[in-house]
Amino acid sequence: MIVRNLLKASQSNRKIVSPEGNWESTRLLLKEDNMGFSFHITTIYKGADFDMHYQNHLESVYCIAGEGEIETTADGKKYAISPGTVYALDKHDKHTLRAFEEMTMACVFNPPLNGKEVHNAEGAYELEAETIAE
Ligand code: 9YT
Repeated sequence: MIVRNLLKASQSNRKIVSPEGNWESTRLLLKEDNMGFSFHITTIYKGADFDMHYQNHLESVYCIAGEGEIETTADGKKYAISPGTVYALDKHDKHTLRAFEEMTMACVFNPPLNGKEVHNAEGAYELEAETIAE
């Protein structure tokens, strides 16, 4: 059994802050937990507007709080995000995420993240990355 606490984890090296200043994320479950996915609670800062393209991962995101939108790059479609919205990047969809106010999101990645990933130049996470050292 694995039991963790978001507040405690956010005060540890499980919290990653984006170098570009768009988000911060507390990575509650990682590859080393052997669940087959990773699970994160992510804050997207108000006014964030940035591109991502998870070429190596499938991601599902559930909005807990805040308002924003996601635009799929291939067709320019925009989808509103508000509490209760879930989106799944089932086709590794390239996308733009915009936060009209601060958003709190629960994110799941398959395969799981190692721990220290930040976006590369294409807005993807590499498959290999440093793990967190407890
Ligand atoms: C919504 C979103 O940014 N998902 C990506 C996960 C988060 N940035 C993280 O933990 O890296």
